[in-house]
Amino acid sequence: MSETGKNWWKEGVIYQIYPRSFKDSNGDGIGDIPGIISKLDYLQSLGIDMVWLNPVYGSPNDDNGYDISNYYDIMKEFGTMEDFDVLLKGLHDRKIRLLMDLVVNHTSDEHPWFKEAKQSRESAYYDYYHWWPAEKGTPPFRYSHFDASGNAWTYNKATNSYYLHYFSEKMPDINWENAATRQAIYEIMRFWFKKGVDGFRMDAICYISKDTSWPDVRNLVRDKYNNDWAGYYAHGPHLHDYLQEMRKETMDGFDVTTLAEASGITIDEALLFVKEDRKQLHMLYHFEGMMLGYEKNGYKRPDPKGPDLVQLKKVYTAWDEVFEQDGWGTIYLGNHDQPRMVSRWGNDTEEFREVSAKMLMTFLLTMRATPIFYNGDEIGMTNIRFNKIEDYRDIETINMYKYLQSKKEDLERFLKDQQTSARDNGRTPFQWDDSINAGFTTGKPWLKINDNYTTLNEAAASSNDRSILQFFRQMVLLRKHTPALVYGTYDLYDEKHPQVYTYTRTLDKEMLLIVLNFSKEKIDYDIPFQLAADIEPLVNNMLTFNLKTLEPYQALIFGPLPPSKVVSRRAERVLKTKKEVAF
Ligand code: TEU
Ligand code: CA
Repeated sequence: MSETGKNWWKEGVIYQIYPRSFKDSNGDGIGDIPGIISKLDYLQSLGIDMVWLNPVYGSPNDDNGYDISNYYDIMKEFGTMEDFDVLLKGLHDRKIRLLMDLVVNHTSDEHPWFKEAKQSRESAYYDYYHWWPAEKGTPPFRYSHFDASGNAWTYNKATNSYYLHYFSEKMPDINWENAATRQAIYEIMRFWFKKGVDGFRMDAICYISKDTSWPDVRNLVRDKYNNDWAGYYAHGPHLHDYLQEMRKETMDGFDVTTLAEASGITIDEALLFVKEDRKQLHMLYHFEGMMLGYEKNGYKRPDPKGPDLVQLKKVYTAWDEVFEQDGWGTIYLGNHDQPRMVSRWGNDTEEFREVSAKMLMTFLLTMRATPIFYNGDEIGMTNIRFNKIEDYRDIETINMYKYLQSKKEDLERFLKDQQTSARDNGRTPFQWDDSINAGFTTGKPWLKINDNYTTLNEAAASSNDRSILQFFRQMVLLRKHTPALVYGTYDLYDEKHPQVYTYTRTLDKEMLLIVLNFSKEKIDYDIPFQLAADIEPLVNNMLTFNLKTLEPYQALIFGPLPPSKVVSRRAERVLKTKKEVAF
């Protein structure tokens, strides 16, 4: 590790709560803050250190809270500011820190700024957004992520101009060029810091700076960014100036952290955001892992073969090397924008769900990066796999469906692909118990609940010593008590092995060896260290153990290696695979 110091946000585990789907307290079918408050002891029992809460601010919910109409208030469906204060205190009393979601690439079109801005070009708020005056003709094309026509410019009659929205037309992009707008955003941030929140996860933060000469960039996007608009959007001219200014104006004097959603950036740019002496952000999460197993262009279209492990090892190893120099990484395998972790990276069949979920947890909790778990992953919740468009609530799926419909594309194929990749797979209500509606609500849930709740639920998991949930709790504890798992150097072995992911974590004179079978095959595997014949693994996600054979999805941790046997990292690299080290 570079000299960057130890920090609570490096050592902790993040648990993401999607409030709409976590726990409903009043029977309206929508999860809420009192619902989360009722589960505070459960959160504490997980051993997690930070909660990242998806947006809870005032919002008309075009994109489930990512379209904010009031940054200083709580969404009506979610409760009140008093509820929020109780939640914050309840978390802090349990030594859990709270990261809020900061969404400042765009507001809702129902935010007072935009309501004013769209009245007239003379409005004081007109310059809070990006406009293209209609007298200059049609604006140069920009792609919109959630627009049914794919066009990020929408015409507004009163001002005779088009406004920009990288996401839905109800989410106009904020003009960061305007210093007054930036100050208004910093004020929002200071408000929440003063309240005592411990940081922000920053939504689409790499998109905030735009080239306001509005060149025609279609060729550029095609040639340089592989037709992926996110790449272009994440490269605005003043991005890093703004982030530096933001840090200075809002975070000085507060012991807080930030987690950037870094869509569109490449690995060689990561340190521009999080190198410590650049004083911008603290952590980011990248999308390179998340794109594995999907086709590059178009909507997220899964490759039936699934992600390739050799590729996956390459990606996570490369990112580890970056943060070995400076900054700090995070690691995740699912969130509210992704399908369920076990369905995508493991195997959610009856036979392998438990074991593969435990294997994935072992991976996340033994890498050198702050692990982020998404609510429900700790009990191994799975994709719901809707088969008709009417079941979906997500604007991304619904508008992509309309878009493809207008282009006369294959909708059957799209619906089939969405069973693998749709965001709603990860957003179905939390399965608390086997009572009606999984104990999530007494009313009608806003999104269908997965039928498997009768057996797959928190209550069942809590009363079973060998459940995914109990494994999760034990692994979180292990990470907490094993500095080598947090700060230790990471070294990959057998990088070309198509099914097994093997690595060590070494700190001072302590080394742990992690062996993960990512496949549903039983594998004869020669562990690249000489292990004593009677060795017992420190962690095993199943009851059986055999030195020469890995069971499907088996996860093993050996160690720590006694100090006298340790070899230096450099020496290990030279040894490469074998076998002078004995545990
Ligand atoms: O996502 C921003 C982003 O980069 C999206 O393109 C994301 O990759 C996509 O939704 C995945 O399918 C953030 C939020 O995480 C997302 O939930 C919001 O919908 C979006 O911003 C707009 O605020
Ligand atoms: Ca409710």
